[in-house]
Amino acid sequence: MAEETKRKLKYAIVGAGMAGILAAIKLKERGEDFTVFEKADRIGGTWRENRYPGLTCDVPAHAYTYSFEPYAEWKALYATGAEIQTYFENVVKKHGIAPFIRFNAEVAALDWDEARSQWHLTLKDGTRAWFDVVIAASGVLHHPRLPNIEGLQSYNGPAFHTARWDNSAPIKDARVGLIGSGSTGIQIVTAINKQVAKLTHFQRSPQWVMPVPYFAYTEEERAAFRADPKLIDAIRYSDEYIGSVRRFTDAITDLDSPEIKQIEDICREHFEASIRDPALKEKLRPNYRAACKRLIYSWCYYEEVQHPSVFVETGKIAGIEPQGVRMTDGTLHELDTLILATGFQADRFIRPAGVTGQGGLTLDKFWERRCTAHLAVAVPGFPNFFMLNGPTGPVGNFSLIDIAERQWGYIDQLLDLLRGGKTRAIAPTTEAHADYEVRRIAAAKKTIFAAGCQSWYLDGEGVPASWPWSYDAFVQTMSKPDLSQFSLAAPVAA
Ligand code: NA7
Repeated sequence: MAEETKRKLKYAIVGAGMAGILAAIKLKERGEDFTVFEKADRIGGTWRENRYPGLTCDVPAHAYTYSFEPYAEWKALYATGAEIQTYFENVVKKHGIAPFIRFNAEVAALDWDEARSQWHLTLKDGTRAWFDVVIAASGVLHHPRLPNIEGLQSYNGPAFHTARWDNSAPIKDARVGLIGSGSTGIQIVTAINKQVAKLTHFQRSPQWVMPVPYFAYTEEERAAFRADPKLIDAIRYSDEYIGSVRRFTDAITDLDSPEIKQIEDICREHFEASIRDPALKEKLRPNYRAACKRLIYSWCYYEEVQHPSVFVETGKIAGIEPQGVRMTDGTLHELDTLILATGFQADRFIRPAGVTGQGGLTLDKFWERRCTAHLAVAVPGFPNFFMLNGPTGPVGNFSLIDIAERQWGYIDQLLDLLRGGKTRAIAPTTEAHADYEVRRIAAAKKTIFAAGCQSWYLDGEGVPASWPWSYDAFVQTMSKPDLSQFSLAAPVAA
């Protein structure tokens, strides 16, 4: 066997959102040679693109940070989008990451060169470069899904997707239409209902709402967090939070568990106790099981939706006209502003970048049937290509930062094999991945996400596209790669 030589790798990180920043910090700490490619002119990903009123992360703020960067400044139990964006900007500054980021640099293509064991990266502007490793940290929910409603283009006023918020659109004292009642639509109701003349909320499906507490942190509490970050850890690692993540994943993966019954009971009792008008109550009553769609965590939605300015329209939309939204019963809702809270294309990941691996296999082709990655981090036939928050990873009401950190811990151990010269290229085997998918799909079909509702958690065949096992199983799996599941090319010769 050839003698192994240590290798100085060149890394391309695609995306400067939460996961890309994480990878950059970790590589910089090791003194590695990396470049972050960001299509926009600022960092932040989701938290840069979403600026709608009411934008709040539904994970407690102290749990929605990097484990190594606690933050004392959160104003309340749940952080606003603007606060989170500030947090990431501060982290980037503190770790000196900005000089490593190329902004306005959209990756158009990545082509694997077998002879060189390298990726050839092409930017949209034509710039090209070679890299040994690609870290795809391009986010999940970043391509808006516009509704396929006839006449949308004919509407006279401002109409925009929530991730393309138009600050100039009339909201105050205006007649506002809002299509969509996912987490985004619900948060917008709670934020603008008191400003508008009338808010017509077009709701195709009602939501289950998990009541959560809400409180502001006092200046004294923030000072205490600053003085003693252990107080923050005590929240982050409390049974209240970590225990709730465990209970949540136990609940969604076992439909007979006491945990799922508890979630259903809490949501039902909250619903029954909160809505006063019987007609509105029937409009808001879901006909599917709680947690099938992403649960709405809210401390105020049921109260705010009962504000007199809000009208929940549950009829079928016939089309959009210059003046507003026409229902199939003939009613026309005349509007000054139309907000489209219709969600995202959740199956894009690094695309539209064209990624071509071994033997000309493209990600488009590999993902023709469903988006998948081995244990959510790597793809057979695509060596030295690793994903953070890639397909089939855990999703639910918990922190994706924690998920990305654990995935990084796993990927970093695979990178050690490349760094140490043990191999030039590493990718999961087709067999190991096929076995993972068979087990994953069988388990996914038994989760609550498959219990008879539509959501972005489902793939094109209606199978939940996520990690279908417990949080502890995920943590355990990510703690150490099983190298028998990977194929290693020849070592780097001395
Ligand atoms: P979601 O959760 O995908 O919600 C989209 C909403 O838009 C949902 O209520 C859909 O109704 C509705 N929708 C989509 N298309 C239409 C049409 N054509 N007509 C009427 N209503 C429509 O997106 P969000 O932005 O709220 O949340 C995404 C994630 O971001 C969230 O889970 C958090 O992780 C953060 P449906 O339920 O399909 O009947």
